[in-house]
Amino acid sequence: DGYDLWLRYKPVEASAKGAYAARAAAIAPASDTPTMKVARAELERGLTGLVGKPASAAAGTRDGVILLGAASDPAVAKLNLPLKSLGEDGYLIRTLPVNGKATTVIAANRDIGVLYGVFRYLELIQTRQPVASLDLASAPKVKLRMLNHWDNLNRTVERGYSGQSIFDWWKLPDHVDPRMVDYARANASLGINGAVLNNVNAKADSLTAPFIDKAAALADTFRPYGIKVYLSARFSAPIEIGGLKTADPLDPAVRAFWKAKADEIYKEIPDFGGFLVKANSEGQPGPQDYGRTHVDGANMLAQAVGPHGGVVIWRAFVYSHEQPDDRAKQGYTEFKAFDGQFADNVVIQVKNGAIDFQPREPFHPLFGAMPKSNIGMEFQITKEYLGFATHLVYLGPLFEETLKADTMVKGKGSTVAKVVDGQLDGRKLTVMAGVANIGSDRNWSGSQFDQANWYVFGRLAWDPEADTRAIARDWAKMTFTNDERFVKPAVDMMMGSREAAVDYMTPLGLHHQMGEGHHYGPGPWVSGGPRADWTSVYYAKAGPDGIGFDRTPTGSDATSQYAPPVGACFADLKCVDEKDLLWFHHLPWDYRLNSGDTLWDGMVKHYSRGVSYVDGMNRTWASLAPYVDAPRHAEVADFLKIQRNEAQWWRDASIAWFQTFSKRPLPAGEKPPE
Ligand code: GCW
Repeated sequence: DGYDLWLRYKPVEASAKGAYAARAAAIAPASDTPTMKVARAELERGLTGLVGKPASAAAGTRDGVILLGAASDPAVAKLNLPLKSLGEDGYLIRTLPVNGKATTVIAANRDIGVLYGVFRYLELIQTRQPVASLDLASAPKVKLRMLNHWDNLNRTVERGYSGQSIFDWWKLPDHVDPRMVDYARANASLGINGAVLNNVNAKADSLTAPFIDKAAALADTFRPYGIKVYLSARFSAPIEIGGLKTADPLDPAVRAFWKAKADEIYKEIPDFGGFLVKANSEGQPGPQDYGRTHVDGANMLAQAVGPHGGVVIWRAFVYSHEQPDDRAKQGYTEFKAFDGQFADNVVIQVKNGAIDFQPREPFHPLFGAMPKSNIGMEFQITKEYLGFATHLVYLGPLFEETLKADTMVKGKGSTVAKVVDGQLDGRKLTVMAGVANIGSDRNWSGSQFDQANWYVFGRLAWDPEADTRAIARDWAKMTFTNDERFVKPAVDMMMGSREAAVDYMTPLGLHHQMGEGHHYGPGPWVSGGPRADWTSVYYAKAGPDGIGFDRTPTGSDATSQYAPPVGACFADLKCVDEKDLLWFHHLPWDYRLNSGDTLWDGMVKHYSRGVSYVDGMNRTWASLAPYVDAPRHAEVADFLKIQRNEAQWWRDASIAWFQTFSKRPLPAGEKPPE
């Protein structure tokens, strides 16, 4: 049913079992700390499922012992392993003789690295890699690898499609659901080390004493797994819960409120991660309400948590309807000038694109533009704009496309990944955040395949340069089966699924054509309402003359926010990639695409191609029935049918709507909208 995620630990085939069991016959933890205990327990649990229950035995007393330990544990220290370069969270797994006995050592500088190494070791067996002679090391490239839960205190989840919030605020702190441990295990298996527990559209209540107690209970549960808790802070909390008349960040009473609040939280949660803040965005309060700046607001909070080692993650997702400018430009416009002014423990968290988690967006121009600031990545794992939980869309290629995009700010190779992992500008406080898709559904993520999006996010947060096809393969093997007759077609299907969604929803650089408010299904006709930049017509700009948003210098000039070679390319029809065409250009219906088709014909074909791809996924999945248990197979099959119908709905609705402007027939062989 999917509850076990990728940690199923089902028995290895008899033919391969013996070899693994011989190498993993016993476990020797070098200490008894809380994290070492869970590392040992996980290894035992995994091995018991995969190859048989391991014994307990000290290293060097027999062959096949797995020694778990940190640098300071004597059993590990005497092995003189090269641990230094592994940093705080990295690990090493090595086969070596101890007293002449074949031993596998999983070692790290800190216990948490050992836990990560245990998960890696289990993954090796789960994906049927050899373990007889190991010498591998891995360290995360990003410091804070976090989930952002948009979970409300009443257990509804903003943009959540997998049931209620897993955080049961009513029963906390006295009852901590055992599921919280499985949540921590799953995250630790990926190296995720932080969780923001509440929605960025925050209620001040989350900072009151009862909720701090509840958060502390979760922090206690997550601590052995290396996961710190963070809270979203409502900027106006000094008014709502502090009895003050203002939340002005330069007001001494306001500053004192935040300082006292931070002290109160750290008393309960000594390793509290810090605050995430959405300020002056979509109606949320912020420093601008008092004529102050993002710097004033962020640095005030940074000063409150700084002495405790906390951070402030300040979101750059800001736009205001009073601003007549292109919404895509506003984040950059508001933040760029502040480069170098934010405190050292502030991170500016930037969405992957400049609008809002669309099926495809060019990378956000703030990446690379603020070299003297900590710039973090915010991806959305929950599929707000990509068909919620029913559409099978593997987000690996979307994340990878953004991370591999070249900002060119320091010449070729200045990729977004190198901004995010701090390499480009020598930054140490780095962040990769994902808006979680986790809820109380039995399968956690609303669908079996949406688990892969949680998984790939975590793997990329560890290594933003990783290959998402390889990650999908690992996931498919661990979640379903190692049988290549399953893995190859399933992974191929996943890898093309995002492009298919782009095709049937918003091809050729179109964006934000979804239904109003809920963002599900097509709504290219959406207009009116409180603000232009919440409408589809604002983004498509379709008319008799053509379609697309001119962001070149003749239009909004958003292209000039990118480094000159990148911006010039986006603005140049001869250079811009067709996948971004209508993001940057307004073009006549008869504009010629690379294929030789007119823009109109090409658009129609893209929509249809998306639908056919989903047809293909239905066929592929049907053929994979022999390799998947019946309940999971049936659920995916049902969802793929929904996706098939809705891809058609998207195609038909979009074509019918845009045809009222193009006034052109469909290309030969294309069926009219149903
Ligand atoms: O696009 C919007 C979502 C909002 C969300 C916001 C944000 C949490 O539709 O639901 O609010 O993005 O990222 O702040």
